Amino acid sequence: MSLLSFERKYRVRGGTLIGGDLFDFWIGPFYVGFFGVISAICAILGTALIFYAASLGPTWNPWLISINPPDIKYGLGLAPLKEGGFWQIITMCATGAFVSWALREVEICRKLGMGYHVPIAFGFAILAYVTLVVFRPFLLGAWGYGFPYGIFSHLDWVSNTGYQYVNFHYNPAHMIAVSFFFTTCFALALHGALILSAVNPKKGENVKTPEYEDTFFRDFIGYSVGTIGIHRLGLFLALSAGFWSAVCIIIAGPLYAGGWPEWWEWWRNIPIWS
Ligand code: UQ2
Repeated sequence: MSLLSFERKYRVRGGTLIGGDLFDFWIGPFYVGFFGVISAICAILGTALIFYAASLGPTWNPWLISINPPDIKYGLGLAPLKEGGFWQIITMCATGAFVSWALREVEICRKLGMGYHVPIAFGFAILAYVTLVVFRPFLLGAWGYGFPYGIFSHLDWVSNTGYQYVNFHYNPAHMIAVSFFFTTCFALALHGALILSAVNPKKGENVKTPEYEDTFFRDFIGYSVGTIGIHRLGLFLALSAGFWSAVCIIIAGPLYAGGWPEWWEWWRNIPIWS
């Protein structure tokens, strides 16, 4: 079936979450939907505010522009625009745009009768962002704990926040998150390589079937996780990376304020060897 005739079949009315037929149409290839409109408004407003706030700052050097969160003294209140208020509104716009984008994905899934795997996966990315700029600052009692919107400035924030806990690599949830990031890369490298080895042969040679993919790994390590299995594994690994990242930064501060190297004293103090 050609792509266009297939599109005519799935471009059906309905499946919307709210508003009935409101915005239930396409512009060119793009589904619009209520959440597409909300997402676009939030994204355009947020981006315009980034440019406006940047224009009030000291530089147009793209590396150095930074839109900073409020001072800690403003707590969980609203700050004046030029003292973190822009950051607060931009954060609301970003969160609104991301969540609406996820809900637009949900509506597309519903139209197609598909599972919600893609919006759920995107939801973990949103969770990671919202954890940094909303949940953790909220738990610490000040929006000022969010990270600044700037290229170098956010790197400095990560460095400073890490050193505040002496050596962040000793944070056990950080260890788990990093391990998942590495394993995700490993799994995608294996999967991408395996797929290309089978379905992208030289000119004149035939594409190989999935049995070849299974057989390669059975010959190689005595086990194949399977063609659906590798995708389940990949999704699990990637979502776990995002999830443990959120855990590692939430526990740093709200639940544990000490340095991470000393946190491991409990291990040294286990009676068996202490
Ligand atoms: C596999 C399989 C695929 C794959 C890959 C494997 C046919 C096309 C990559 C091999 C993966 C294994 C054995 C799991 C490795 C475990 C971790 C934690 C990285 O068997 O089925 O489908 O792409």
